Amino acid sequence: MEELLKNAEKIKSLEIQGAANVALSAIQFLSDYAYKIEKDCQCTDDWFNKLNEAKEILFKTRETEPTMRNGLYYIINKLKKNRDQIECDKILELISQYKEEYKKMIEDARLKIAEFGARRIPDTASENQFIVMTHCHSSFVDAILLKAKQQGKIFKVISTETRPRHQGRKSVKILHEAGIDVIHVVDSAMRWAVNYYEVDLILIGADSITSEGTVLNKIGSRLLALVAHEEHVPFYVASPLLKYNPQTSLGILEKIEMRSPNEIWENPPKGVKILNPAFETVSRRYIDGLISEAGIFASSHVPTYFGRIYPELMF
Ligand code: RUB
Repeated sequence: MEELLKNAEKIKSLEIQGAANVALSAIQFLSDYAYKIEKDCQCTDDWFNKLNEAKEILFKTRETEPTMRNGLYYIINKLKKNRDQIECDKILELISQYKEEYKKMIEDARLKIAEFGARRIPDTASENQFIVMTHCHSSFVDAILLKAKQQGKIFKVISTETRPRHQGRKSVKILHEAGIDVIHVVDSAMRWAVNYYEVDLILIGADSITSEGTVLNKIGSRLLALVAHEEHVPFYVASPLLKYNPQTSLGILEKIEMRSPNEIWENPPKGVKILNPAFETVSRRYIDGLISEAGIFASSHVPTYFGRIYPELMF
């Protein structure tokens, strides 16, 4: 348990950041924990209770992360469903197998998203260089931009700082190392930058997608969407369908994680209230398209495609 708590802290503290990385790590941590539960109680109710307890600890690390929740449910629900047929000494192998299956779903989605998304960046640079803007750090946005670079496309990227934890610096480092020209701006310059550089395309990632096609992503995402709307710049979300929260179709609202005020100001004057929401919603009316493993379409189609491609994750 001690190791699981330490691992959970890596997610909570943002040492592990971004929805996909959080999900991949969480399923690994659950599997590592399962290997540590006493062997003699394998397959018993007690064993399953311990696994559930670990799942709850991981869920609580980041509240707005359905990709993680879907992954942990994928493993545990499959085990429960097949419980009667499982040979107890094979249960750990099964956990590893289900974990690898979920990991493959994410990685396969990444390849397709990169391919579809890169097509939105033109082959040849016109007189005015093609400019893409992004906010925060998304591994799926990275995948698209790295693919386009690999294809020899010429473009520049504007990346926002992303206060208070500066995830934009991670985007800058990854893209810069790949030889892509990057311009870094403070968050409050996002409108100015879109206008000044005549941005051609805005790409963000997602943490959660609701049944109505609303996307939740890093705080500041809706501001950027509103700027895109004002300046008539195409605004796309790069996200696997695995970010869908199926419970939102039952009326359950996705929670927005509130982080520690210390991330913003360690020693503020006494009595000053500081709020630190990690994410915000972007309504579907501001999203031109969602770039997913099933293709590019309106974000309101996500529930249909999710049910078709991942039926085992519906409830
Ligand atoms: C990260 C963030 C990312 C999404 C998508 O927030 O908002 O845009 O998680 O990431 P935080 P990915 O830094 O608080 O985790 O595309 O890698 O799944």
